[in-house]
Amino acid sequence: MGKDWVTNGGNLTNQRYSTLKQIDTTNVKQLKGAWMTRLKGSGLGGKYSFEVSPLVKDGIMYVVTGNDDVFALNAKTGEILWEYWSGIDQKISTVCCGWVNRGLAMGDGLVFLGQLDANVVALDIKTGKSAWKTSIEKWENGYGVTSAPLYYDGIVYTGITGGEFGVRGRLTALDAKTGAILWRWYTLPGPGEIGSDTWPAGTDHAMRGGATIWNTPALDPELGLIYFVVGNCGPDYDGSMREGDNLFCTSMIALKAKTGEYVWHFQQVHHDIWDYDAASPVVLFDTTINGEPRKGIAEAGRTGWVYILDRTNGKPLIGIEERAVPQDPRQKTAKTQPIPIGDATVPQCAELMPGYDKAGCIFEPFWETPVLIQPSGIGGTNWSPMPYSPDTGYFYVPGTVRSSAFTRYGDKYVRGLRYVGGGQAAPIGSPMNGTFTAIDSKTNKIVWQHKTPYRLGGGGGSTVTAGGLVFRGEPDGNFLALDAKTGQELWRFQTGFGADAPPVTYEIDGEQFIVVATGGNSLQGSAYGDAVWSFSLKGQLGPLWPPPQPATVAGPTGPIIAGADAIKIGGNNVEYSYAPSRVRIKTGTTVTFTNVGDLPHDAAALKQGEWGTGALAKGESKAITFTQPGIHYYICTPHPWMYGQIIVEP
Ligand SMILES: [Cu+2]
Repeated sequence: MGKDWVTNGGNLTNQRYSTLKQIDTTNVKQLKGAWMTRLKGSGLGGKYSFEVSPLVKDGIMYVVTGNDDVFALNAKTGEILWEYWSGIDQKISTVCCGWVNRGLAMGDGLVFLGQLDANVVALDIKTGKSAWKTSIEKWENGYGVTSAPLYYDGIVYTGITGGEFGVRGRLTALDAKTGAILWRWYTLPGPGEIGSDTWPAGTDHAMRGGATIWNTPALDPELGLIYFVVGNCGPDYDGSMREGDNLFCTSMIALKAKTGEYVWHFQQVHHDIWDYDAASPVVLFDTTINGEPRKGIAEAGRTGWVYILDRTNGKPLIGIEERAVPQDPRQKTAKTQPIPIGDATVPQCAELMPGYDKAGCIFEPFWETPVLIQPSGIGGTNWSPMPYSPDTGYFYVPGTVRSSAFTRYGDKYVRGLRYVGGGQAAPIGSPMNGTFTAIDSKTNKIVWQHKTPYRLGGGGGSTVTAGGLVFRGEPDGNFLALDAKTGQELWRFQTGFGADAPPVTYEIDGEQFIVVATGGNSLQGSAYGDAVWSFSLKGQLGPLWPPPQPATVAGPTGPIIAGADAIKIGGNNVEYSYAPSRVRIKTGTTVTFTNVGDLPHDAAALKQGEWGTGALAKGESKAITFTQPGIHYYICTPHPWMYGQIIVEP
């Protein structure tokens, strides 16, 4: 793409590659802030993530925040031109992983967005006034939209979330002019449909099997196909009742773009019980293999591998082997799993830690006793996009390095409530960091790799340019430029807020700009904000003071408060937190947990079943008396990245 940036992934390929090259490896050191605009407090707070890739067209930028509010800005000056305030219900209880919106689409004089309340909305691109609004589903039933839609040729395509709530995933195509639903393609087959034989016959498990779509599709107009990936199966960690491969969970899909007719699929993980979503956007690229031109498609998985296929037929381009994996008949594990030829970008075996009986590698099964496994269920590569440069032929893969203690427990399906069948908290004291890797698209092997201090797979990402540069943010607020060939860091700038969004680049009046949304990430715990930063060679603005750094070790943080017997959940505008998170009490003390956040939370012993408050709605309290001396760690069951500690003295 050239001077504009018109889809979430830059163009229909999702390559996030720009032909702009005014800023290059020789002059990037001069880059400074051209402008920084704060978005009036929209999406500002600990429950939000700011992961948008802004769109830019004809000198105007369009940004959506974690509250689904949209702003149009003068892309040269940062001046706000119009605002759309979504007014979404602040009590939506079916938010899986923070309040987030990954971006917009545009076409036919409209800007399109999906909302957390499962509506798709069209705004007049000139005024921001609502043109139409279509309900894809009811959020009360577990559905929502967090991905950017894709616009092409009069059609708006949107995914849907809810994989943790027993939903039935689907891709929905809407008429761009009217909002009318043209067709739906269900990611879970009905009786007799393609893939229905991969579910137990005579059951309706497939109808609540999750398989949601977390990110923006790509589209090949020549082949007339639309491509996307599908997330984990539900219930996430319990495969005992859903024997079979469970299509189309954790799969790459090609459909006819006009009609939604099935063309091919490739399943990355059979019978998923690890929450190994395919959640990063697919990338289309053209290449030459053995002297022959080939049409490729690639996607970075939570497994740590990049899956590279031929997009005309869904067959591996470099090679993917079905290999035998460890078995547990109780989980009805698949006999084999697809293993790509090439390198994984994150470790795929966990180390044993004190307090655990067993550690294993990728695809290790588990039952009711916790088993440590890497990658964790959040990656590898989770939502973060993976760019491709036709100049280097490399993919730039963001990774998360983390261990999870996987356990299975029984869960009853109730519409609109969480339905996951287990958990995967990171063990107390275990390291959490990341990788940033260049993978050669011709070999699927590592060319260079950086170990990074923070997790990168969960929503950040990068963009690559013809200037030979890769731009990416860090959760500690730094924004970096790397040499796309060698990985060498050439420039670094402190934005003052968690820089957890994928950047984009554009040109106005002959001047190239790089822009990144800085507002943190609720799962990462990076510093929140509501700022959009734009950089150029003529920029004058210097860096800001560094914000607090996100955690790099799992577990509760903060001072130990002696004698505290009241713990607030979600207080002080930090939704995913306990305050105080560490207390010291005498044996026999009764501690009252009160949810003052917006979402339902609980406090549950890290050792499943020892004690727990049960789900607490906003305003609800539960008192627990601690009679056993010792150190009690606890987590929030729906949000296992929230940690607390109670030290009970004899
Ligand atoms: Cu919670």
